[in-house]
Amino acid sequence: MEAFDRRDIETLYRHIGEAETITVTVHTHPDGDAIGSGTAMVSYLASVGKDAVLVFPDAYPSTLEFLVTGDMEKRIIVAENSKEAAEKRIRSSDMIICLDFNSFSRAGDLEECLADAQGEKILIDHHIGPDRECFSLCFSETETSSTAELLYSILMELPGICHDAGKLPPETATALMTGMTTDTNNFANSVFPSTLAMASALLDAGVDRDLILDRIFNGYNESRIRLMGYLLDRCLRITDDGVAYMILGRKTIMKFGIQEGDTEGFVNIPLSVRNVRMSIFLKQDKDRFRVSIRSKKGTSANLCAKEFFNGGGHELASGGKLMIPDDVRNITEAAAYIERVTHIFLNR
Ligand SMILES: [Mn+2]
Repeated sequence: MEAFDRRDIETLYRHIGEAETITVTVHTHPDGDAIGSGTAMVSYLASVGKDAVLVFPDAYPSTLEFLVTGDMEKRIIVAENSKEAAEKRIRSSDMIICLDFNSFSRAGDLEECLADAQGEKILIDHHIGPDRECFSLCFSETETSSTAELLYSILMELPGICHDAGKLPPETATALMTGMTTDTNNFANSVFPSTLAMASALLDAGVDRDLILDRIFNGYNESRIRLMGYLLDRCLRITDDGVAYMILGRKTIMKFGIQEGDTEGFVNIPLSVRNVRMSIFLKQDKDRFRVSIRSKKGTSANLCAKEFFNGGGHELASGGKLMIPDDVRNITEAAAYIERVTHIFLNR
């Protein structure tokens, strides 16, 4: 990660100083990094006396509820359930901090409200290709494990913290460790020297990593592991090009009683097969298939997502969508589409 421009840190610090009402927001279907960096930011801002609120576009998974308890609970608005309150909050904020996404379109129904809002808009994110013109200040860095790590490095620079992780509020430290741990899949990918340095400093500051691991990896519903078995047994296909894919349809979601977050990490599993270069996981949602793509070094999940799946993200981990019925009408068509476009993608 490059060192920050001193002036950007000073500008951020000045904005925080001047603002009274600050709203933090993250992407739709928030994952551990979005929730971790979001709650970390809000708990830090609250500790310096700000009226800080975290707006989620939609529901967060139950395995991450532990970050949203106590004082934090009063500082959360889920827009999907309280659209008016969420929009009113965004409109009346002096400052809006967007975490773990690169463009307002990733905030779902909040897109317009965020675009129109008058407050100072700050981006802190690690995805490729941020919409810089939408923000007055951008901290965009792809050479980092997670938004949580990027936020950690920014907080370390602020007066009052001065490179001492022990000065972070304990909830902030725990949330940062959680975000980094989930985005690296527990140190399996995107780990930089700075990532381990952060983990070390946070452990030293007293973060209980055993507790975090227990919450995020041992807190799933039984239905998740049953579904995993079903998908791997019945639905996994591996093409001659080395593309593994699984498609989870609405009927199966209903049958297994699957909740938001229950399929987290499924897309990574087929990468353990020797000849698999890329893994694609599709999950049916109201009017679309949500797409997750992971690849091994040498194959770009990002380019494939951008060109064929209306998305993007990171070089080896990306997401996107296939609209129903415009892109594909059903599971059969989705499977045919994946086989056709990945064959083109990997053979030119
Ligand atoms: Mn992230």
